[in-house]
Amino acid sequence: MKRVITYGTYDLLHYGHINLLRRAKALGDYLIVALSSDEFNWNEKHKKTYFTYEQRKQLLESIRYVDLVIPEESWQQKRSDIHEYHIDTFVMGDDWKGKFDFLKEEGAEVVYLPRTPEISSSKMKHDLYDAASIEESKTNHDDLNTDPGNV
Ligand code: C2G
Repeated sequence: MKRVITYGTYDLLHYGHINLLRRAKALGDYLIVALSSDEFNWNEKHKKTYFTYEQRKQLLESIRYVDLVIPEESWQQKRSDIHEYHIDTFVMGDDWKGKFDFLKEEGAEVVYLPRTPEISSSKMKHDLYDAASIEESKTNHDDLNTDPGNV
C-alpha cells in the first residue's frame, strides 16, 4: 500500500483544495492530511481561521480522497511523520516548490502539484467582503431615497 501525506490549513474548504487532495490520492492508496492546528495557524502562520480545527477536520474527513486527518502542530514534525506513518510520497501545492525537498533524505518521494490558480480562501473572504460592502451602500442609498425626512 502506497501512503501519501500532505499538509495544510484547509480553511473555507474550496475546489482548489479538492483538486489538490484528489491528485494527491491518485499518487497512492492511502492519503493522510496533516491539518494545521488553530495554535499552529496563529503562532506560525499568523492566520486566524474561520473554522476551528475540529470543524476543518470534520470537513476533510468527509472527503472521499482523505483516509486520515492528523494535527500539524509544528514545522519540524514532517521528518518524523514520514517514519511514524510509513510515508512513501509527500505532496504539496507548487506554491511550496523546493521548500520540502529535504524530506527526500528521509526516503520519501517529494511531489509539488500545480495550484488551482484562481481560487484561495483569502480571495473568497475579500470577494465576500466587497460584495457585502456594495450591498450595504446600496441599502443605505435606497434608505436615503425613501426616508420621508428627505422630502
Ligand atoms: N492549494 C491549491 N490550490 C489553491 C489553494 C490551495 O492547490 N487554490 C493547495 C496548497 O498548495 C496546499 C493545500 O492546498 O498544498 C492547502 O492549502 P492551505 O490550506 O493554504 O495550506 P498552507 O497554508 O499552504 O499550509 O506545512 C505546510 C503548511 O501547513 C501548508
